[in-house]
Amino acid sequence: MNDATEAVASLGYCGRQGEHLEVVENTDDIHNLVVCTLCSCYPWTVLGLPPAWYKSAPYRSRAVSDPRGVLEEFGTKLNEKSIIRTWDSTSEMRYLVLPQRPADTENWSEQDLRQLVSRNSMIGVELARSPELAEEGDK
Ligand SMILES: [Co+2]
Repeated sequence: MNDATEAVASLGYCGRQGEHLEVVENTDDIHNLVVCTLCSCYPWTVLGLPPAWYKSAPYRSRAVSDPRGVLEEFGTKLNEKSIIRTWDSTSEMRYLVLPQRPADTENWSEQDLRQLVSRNSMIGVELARSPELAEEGDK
């Protein structure tokens, strides 16, 4: 949380577009969503190529004007009281969402927890997978 660039570099993810990375954490009250309203700034070194929808004009505008609607289209239902924060990535600063850890995973290994984290959950359009769905891949 204090230095995401350093943290991802320590795992071997470094290079262009991975610098100046900030991690934003989902909690019971706050859900974070990442967009680039201007173009397609994205943490490539960590997440690979951005999905086509990330670069689309509707996503770029609606992530700001109607984030809850965007999340619903991804099948993501949030607690009504949670606040959605939209982070606008730029070439100077890129954001990565830290998904909230699902309940009943206290004894899970890092390896097992990894299966709950999808690309989409790190953009913020989805939540971490529930433990029963751990085997599903990215769509
Ligand atoms: Co951009």
